[in-house]
Amino acid sequence: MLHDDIHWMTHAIELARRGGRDVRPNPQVGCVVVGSVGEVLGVGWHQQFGGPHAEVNALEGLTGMDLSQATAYVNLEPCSYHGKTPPCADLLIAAGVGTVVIGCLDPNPRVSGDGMQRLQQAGIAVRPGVMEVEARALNAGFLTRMTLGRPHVTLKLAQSLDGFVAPRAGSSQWITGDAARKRVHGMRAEVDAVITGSGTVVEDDPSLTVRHIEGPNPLRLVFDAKRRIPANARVLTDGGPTQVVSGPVDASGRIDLRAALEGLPEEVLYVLVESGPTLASAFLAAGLVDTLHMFTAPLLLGGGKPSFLDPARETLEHALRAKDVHYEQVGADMLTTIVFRHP
Ligand code: AOF
Ligand code: ZN
Repeated sequence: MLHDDIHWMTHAIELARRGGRDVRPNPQVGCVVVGSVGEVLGVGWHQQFGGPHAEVNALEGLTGMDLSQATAYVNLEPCSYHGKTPPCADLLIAAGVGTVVIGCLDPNPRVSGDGMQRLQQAGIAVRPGVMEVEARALNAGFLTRMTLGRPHVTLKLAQSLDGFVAPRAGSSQWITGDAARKRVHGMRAEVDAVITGSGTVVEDDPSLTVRHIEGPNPLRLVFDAKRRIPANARVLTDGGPTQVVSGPVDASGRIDLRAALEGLPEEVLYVLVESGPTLASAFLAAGLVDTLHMFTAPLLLGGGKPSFLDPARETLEHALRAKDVHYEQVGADMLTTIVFRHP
């Protein structure tokens, strides 16, 4: 029944979230085992990297029970290989579960459809793709890393209504209000690393820490090919850890953005680019932005530093288009969220 599928998959996703950051770089996975009259027999989630998978925790304590009428709901395809734990697909088969409902397939090349096939070959009824969009969104970082070998990238910019990030003189001021600033601090707390450019550090001297809300400080990465940021820059002297990235560089001496992202440690699943128009536009031009958060303040500057320095797109067909868009008012500002690539 579709209604039940949505109900129980929502629950599996909620359980999965409890794994939080502790499971990185693994995905967040939750599992609910439901009996034939809708009673919950077992719940579990992946709690810690290296620890048991969600299915193991959900089936613990159900040994010896007849599960042929039971359904296991899991937001990610059960694994099919011996990693740190034996394959979850085999565990579900051995437990005699009648039906398995899956949120999204696991793109890990060692699983990738194999887990589902194993279940089907054992005679288990499998319903894949239930709440697939939500299941994929939950593990956007893991899925992006598995399929593209880089973290999920969000770009944040703040501009005036007429499209400038700063007036001609004096750039180190927030043009958006307090509520937007708080929201940005929340975005920092959610990612593993914040990326900025040397230009922003030299001109604005930001700290890029989380201060206006409670939350962990992300790793700060300063893209600085020419090693020009001063030793007393705030990113180097206050808050959490910072790394200056000066390579690899491309033929013109600029940081090769894709290679730099691919070189980040595998625990880095989500990055937030908070930079000026130069680095922001370079990320966009390289097709490396998955989501753009654009704050637009209700003021006009009439000139200044334009938000984008991208090469102009001559015709409408060449415009960079959104796959999805969401609008929200944050204080007096407008937050436009554009999804360029769904995970
Ligand atoms: C599942 N259930 O709860 C999780 C899965 O490092 P390991 O051995 O724990 O394996 C990690 C891989 O297993 C990970 O890359 C992903 O493909 C899958 N994660 N699978 O069936 C789970 N966390
Ligand atoms: Zn598993």
